[in-house]
Amino acid sequence: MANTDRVRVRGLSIFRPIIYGNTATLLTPEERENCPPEHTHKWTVAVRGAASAENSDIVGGADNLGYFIKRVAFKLHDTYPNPTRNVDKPPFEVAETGWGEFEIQIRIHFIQESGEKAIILYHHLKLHPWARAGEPEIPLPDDAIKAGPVHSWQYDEIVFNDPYQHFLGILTSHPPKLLPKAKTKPIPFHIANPASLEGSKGGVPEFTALMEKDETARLEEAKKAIIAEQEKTRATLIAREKELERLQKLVNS
Ligand code: SLL
Repeated sequence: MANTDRVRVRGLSIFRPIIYGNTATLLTPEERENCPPEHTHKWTVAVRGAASAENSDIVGGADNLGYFIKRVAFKLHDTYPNPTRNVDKPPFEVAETGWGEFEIQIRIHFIQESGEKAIILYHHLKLHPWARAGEPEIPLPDDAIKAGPVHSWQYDEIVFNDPYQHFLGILTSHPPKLLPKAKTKPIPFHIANPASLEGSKGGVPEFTALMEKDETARLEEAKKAIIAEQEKTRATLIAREKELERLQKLVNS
């Protein structure tokens, strides 16, 4: 490695947008024949670039993350044989079948040139769709197969502070695909089984830049509500203290 490769660019931060999560589908009767009898679902857990490719039914994954990620280690539930699954090249994903939801530990190792420590993310493997009010938690098999896969994805940004010059060069020569400004698909990303919503087709969620703006607006609203609540509590407190003072005077007199 050249000398300048070990020089850090101080004060600079650069990030790469990722998503991590899973899709899950109920096994068909034919598929169940080739699985242990208690297995009900097939699922895929993955770490991908956040933007989706055009005309693709895959959530995220337009960018190949192999230029800065060396390995993703997915640690599955101990009921699985060889629960730690190391994936050393994209796509960084594990496909399995099973019967239950559990927490998956996702350890991301960066390429040597980064000089970065691995990071750990956690994802709760989701097999069952969120139910709407009044609907059964777990739909009947026929409905579930019609509704299509369950999606559960989380957006995140991997930030590199004071990156090594050489690593920075690698990153900047691979600009990430930008998220679309607004939805090109009708599906809210947090709906696990979107095809069950009336009138919607396709059912593949997608992350957009607009979501960040919406989130900021929601946080602003929440902040205002908290301040209003604090004011109310303060007023109550003052009134109570006055009352206390009055009663104490009464007791002492
Ligand atoms: C539960 N706490 O009780 C969770 C554990 C484990 C799921 C779920 C294993 C598949 C296999 C499998 O699906 N484990 O290898 O047979 O819901």
